[in-house]
Amino acid sequence: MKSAILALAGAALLAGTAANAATLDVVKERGELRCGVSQGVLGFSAPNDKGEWSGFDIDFCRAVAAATLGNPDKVKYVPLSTKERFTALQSGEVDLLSRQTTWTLSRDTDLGMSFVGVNYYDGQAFMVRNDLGVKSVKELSGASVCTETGTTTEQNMADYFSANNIQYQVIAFEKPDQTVQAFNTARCDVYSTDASALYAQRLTLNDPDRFVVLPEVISKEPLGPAVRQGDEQWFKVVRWTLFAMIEAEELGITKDTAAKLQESGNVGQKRFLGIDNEAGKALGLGPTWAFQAISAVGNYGEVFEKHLGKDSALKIDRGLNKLWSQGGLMYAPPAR
Ligand SMILES: N[C@@H](CCC(=O)N[C@@H](CS)C(=O)NCC(=O)O)C(=O)O
Repeated sequence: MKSAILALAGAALLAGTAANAATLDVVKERGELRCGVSQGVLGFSAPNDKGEWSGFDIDFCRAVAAATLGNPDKVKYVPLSTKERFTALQSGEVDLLSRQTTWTLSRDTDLGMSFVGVNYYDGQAFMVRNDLGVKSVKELSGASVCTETGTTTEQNMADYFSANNIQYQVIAFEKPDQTVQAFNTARCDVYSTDASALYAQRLTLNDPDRFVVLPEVISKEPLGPAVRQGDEQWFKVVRWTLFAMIEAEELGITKDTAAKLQESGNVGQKRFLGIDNEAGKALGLGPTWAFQAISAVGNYGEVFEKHLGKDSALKIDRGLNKLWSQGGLMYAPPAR
């Protein structure tokens, strides 16, 4: 009996640690979301001219903080390298990973984490100096390739180059600025990573016009936020925050119109914004959780264009990341 009680007490203690407790309760109690982001990739997560974290992945952290805490500023950003990112989530150091991370089978099953969805459909590409005169990845025989360690990038190259009988040498770094530095100083002929990150990194190179991204895309890189496995409620909160951003775009609700549409919107818009709608309760949130998220950061399309698309320095085309109704893959189940 005594040992049973002790065992129970032990279990309760364990359950009380950050890694095991209900994350939503922990976040609410702490009054702050801990969000794992990359260490500095323009457009995704990088300090802006005021020294504040800014970007596509940052706005997702802000949306979750707004939905759960009613305040997008209540976020502590934890910059993580490609190598550190999974342990930081497993150990409870962060509540959420919002960091250009590719959803793969082994990561979704083997690492104690669950991907909530895809917020950027990407693929791996290659960048070279113009003066190399290379027009295709197939011409890269004997090349040295800079990339980051612990990434899908390394795995894809091994497959692709061996299938195409291309000899190559990888030089892998832990920090994006080390990779940029190595490429800048011609320590390697090629820089390979997700196409989106290549467009971002190209702008940080000395004289970006000296570099070109080759046409081949050799992999699928569905990037998305991830949470610790085994906390269904938190998983759903984060997943539905992503869906809410996509759904808001489809419903024509923007950062600036959200408040007005709560009063003057159509039935679907009002319901989404929490009017006469108790659906947020089952998530453990208030009725206006989606309104809070959208009025803080904007809908998916706004966030994309602001940080990565036409309103940004990167000017990435939305491509596959358009809404399904516009020929893309972004699709959210009905928020009702
Ligand atoms: N999507 C790939 C690559 C992700 C990745 O981290 N790529 C580099 C490309 S620059 C990066 O974002 N580094 C930022 C950092 O290490 O802080 C993966 O999940 O393995």
